[in-house]
Amino acid sequence: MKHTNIFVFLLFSLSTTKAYSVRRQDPGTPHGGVQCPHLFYRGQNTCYRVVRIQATWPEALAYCEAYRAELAIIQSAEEQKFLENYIKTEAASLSSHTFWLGASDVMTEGDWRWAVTLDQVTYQNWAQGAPNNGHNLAHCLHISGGSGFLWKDGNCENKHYFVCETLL
Ligand SMILES: [Ca+2]
Repeated sequence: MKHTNIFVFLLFSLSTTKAYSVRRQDPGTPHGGVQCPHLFYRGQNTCYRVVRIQATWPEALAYCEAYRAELAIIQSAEEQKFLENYIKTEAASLSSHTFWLGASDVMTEGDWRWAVTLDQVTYQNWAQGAPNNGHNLAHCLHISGGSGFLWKDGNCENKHYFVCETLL
């Protein structure tokens, strides 16, 4: 019985050591002492992760929250540019696809807010003619490399890739 316990303990130690060494090699933690979560990529004061799963907007929101993150928020032209470059380099094969971001006007039509904070969307990068509330069903913000990463409103029930973000 005692030997079994020791064996289980050794096995547990081995598995935690392995997990730790994988985290240490995470490219999202290059320098500075402050680390991004596993699989996240370091921005200036933030960490991003392109999630290669197609999900509805509510699913994407919940997925990010499960990682203590949120659907990506863009508050400046610099942040927009950084995110574009990140998607183009980190997810080059997907970059022409569509990605959900964290804003919606699901509560009040035309009143765009960031989902987690409920802050009003101030910086904007809408495509010409957007948002157009297509078919009275477009209430969630997305971007796509195929449209120059300009913002468009889409049906929240459609499935797209998405970007999670967490502040450092
Ligand atoms: Ca709308």
